[in-house]
Amino acid sequence: MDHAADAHRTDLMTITRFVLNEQSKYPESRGDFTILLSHIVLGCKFVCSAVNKAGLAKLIGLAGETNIQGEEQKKLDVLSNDVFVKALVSSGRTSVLVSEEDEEATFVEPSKRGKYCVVFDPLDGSSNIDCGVSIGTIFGIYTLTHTDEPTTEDVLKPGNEMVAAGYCMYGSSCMLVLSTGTGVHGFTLDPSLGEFILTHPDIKIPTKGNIYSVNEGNAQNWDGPTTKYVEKCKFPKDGSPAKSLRYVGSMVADVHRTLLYGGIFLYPADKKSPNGKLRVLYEVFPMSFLMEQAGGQAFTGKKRALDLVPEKIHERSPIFLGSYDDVEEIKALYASEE
Ligand code: AFP
Repeated sequence: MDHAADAHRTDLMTITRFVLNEQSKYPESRGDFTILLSHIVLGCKFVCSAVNKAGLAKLIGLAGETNIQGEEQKKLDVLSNDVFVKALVSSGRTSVLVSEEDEEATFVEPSKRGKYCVVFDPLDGSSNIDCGVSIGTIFGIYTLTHTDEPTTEDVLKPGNEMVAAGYCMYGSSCMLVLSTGTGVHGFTLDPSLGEFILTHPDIKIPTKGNIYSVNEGNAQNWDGPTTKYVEKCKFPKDGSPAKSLRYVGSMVADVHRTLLYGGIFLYPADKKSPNGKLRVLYEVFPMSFLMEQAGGQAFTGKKRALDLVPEKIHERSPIFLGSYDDVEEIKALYASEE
């Protein structure tokens, strides 16, 4: 019997244990981050369970548009938002929340305030819900740097000031990928334990990949560098093999694949949407933070994505992120246009 392997299997590194270990490296830490994260984890478990039951709930819904309590069934994205907002407020560790679902920022009442600000998309890719394709939650965390009344200025900061970022993917398995600024780590939900277990320690993105990921239906409206880049992916002139195209249309799924297999994910500007589609605070920043922590890059077409300073909470930006060398190529194409 292989006792060493057995010991490994019984010594489970849960996400809470992992973050507590990290915390012990900072003697001044009072465990606030661990508490905040445990509330985010709770939200992710709830959404995972709701997403898994979505098909079933719809069938039940067919019998009547109301649930057992006689209430109208809430859409999954609205439900997910409610759960995350309540979990974050009740953590007692947050002051400002920005959600994709809410037009205005939420300011936590003084008695429940804490030192963190959380920006999040509770259920990204929600147009994929009805066909069972992977969707996810994306989040980024800032620290409040003052004791005055919190304002939206507290989250209108560059992404490089985030202290942590992550996403949870509700797919064939439920995976939470997290960075607190010391690498990227992936945890898979063990449904029988109800715990996220470290399964992908220290994820590093391959330096170059053979996949590009973009909505090519927008190609007629792209600018020169994006058009040239995608042309290069399909018809390389340097003898290298053509890249494969993979596009789910759910950012968490497309970025997760890019992180593990390498390659590039693009949501460029186009003539119809000069700022692209994706939102800076809760899509572009968290994913760029993770990419850089994994050894990749994230670029807006003009600058490093994490150096953007948003002026509005729901601001959008073009984004090119993924393997270091692949992003270098698109950067070179934009530089040659200047
Ligand atoms: P939905 O939440 O409306 O499905 O949008 C998903 C998303 O914000 C992001 O997850 C995708 O990467 C991107 O939009 C897909 O956009 P296109 O449908 O325009 O390709």
